[in-house]
Amino acid sequence: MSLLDDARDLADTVSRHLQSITTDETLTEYRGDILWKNGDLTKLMKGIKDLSDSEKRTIGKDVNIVKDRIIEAFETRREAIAIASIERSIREEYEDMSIPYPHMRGTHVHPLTRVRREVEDVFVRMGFSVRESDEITTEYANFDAVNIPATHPARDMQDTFWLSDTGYVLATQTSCMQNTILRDTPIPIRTIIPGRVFRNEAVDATHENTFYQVEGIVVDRGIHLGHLKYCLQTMLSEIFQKHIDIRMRPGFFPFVEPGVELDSSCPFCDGKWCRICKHSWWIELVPAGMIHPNVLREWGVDPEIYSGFAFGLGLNRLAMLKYAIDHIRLFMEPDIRFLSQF
Ligand code: FA5
Repeated sequence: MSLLDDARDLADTVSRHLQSITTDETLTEYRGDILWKNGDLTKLMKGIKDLSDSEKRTIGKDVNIVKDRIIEAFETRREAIAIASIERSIREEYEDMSIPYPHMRGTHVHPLTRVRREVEDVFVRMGFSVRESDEITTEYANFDAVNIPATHPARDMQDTFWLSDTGYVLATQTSCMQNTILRDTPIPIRTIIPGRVFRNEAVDATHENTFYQVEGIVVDRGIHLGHLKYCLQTMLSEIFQKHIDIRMRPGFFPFVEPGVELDSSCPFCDGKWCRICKHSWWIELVPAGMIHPNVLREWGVDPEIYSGFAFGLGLNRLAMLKYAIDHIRLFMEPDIRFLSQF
């Protein structure tokens, strides 16, 4: 038998034997028997040096090809063992997470989160970006930058928690982000800014010391109140899943001119009048207005060229309306009877 025949026989034996190997350890051991220093193939290859020069070029070359085939067969088997092992773990360790746990009551998204996501979703579809509001902000951003200097009576309405002598306050309104947005965002600006805000406030059925707002800011050439009305009407119609009419009344906020109180048509009584709209058909919902020229100028935006609107939607109020929740305190309480309804 020639060296080449021996090599081919060995390759056949190896290939047959590999089929019976099922673990990495046995494979490594067998690889040693064939390929290591005293392995069968290594011993066989030593015979090449005894061949004549011309045989080395022909037979020697072919034996090396057989050697590569043997090495490849080991690699193929190693991969097959690895795949089989993964498949076995998947089979044996698989747990069906969708099977309900016997005593589980189901998980729930908090109603505020649910409404917030819905609001974000509508605005994102209208081309708005979303940015989280700061919870701790500066006195400057919360008040001065939005046209509420230290002596302005509007400060009284948003008494807040001061972080002693640092110049920082707990944000009382998501409007505290107006100057950051105007500073950081290239025009055209179309952003909504949801966030948690805090006020030193006595709690009653509709007022909390900690609640959520969504600020909206749009700045571009030619923006007017019609754009504000369109955006909020679209959002509210989607939230209540029906056509909503909008009414605007004059309102005052130092950082908008003109300022408006935007009322929504009652989503419940369809003009028949009910307790929720207090028999008025309108529900006061979103304070808003055209951004005051002073606020634009504060960040170098020329009010002669650009205009913009802003609004500050109270998320708790919207969620209370949508789900007919009668006390704001419920949002903060871990009452499973309340939470499990959503
Ligand atoms: C503001 O906070 C203004 N920053 C809104 C604004 C933004 C006006 C941009 C113009 C332009 P106001 O204090 O009214 O406004 O609060 C806005 C909304 O937050 C209210 O309509 C209400 O839904 C909600 N809100 C206010 N105070 C409380 C409170 N104590 N508890 C729960 N929700 C509140």
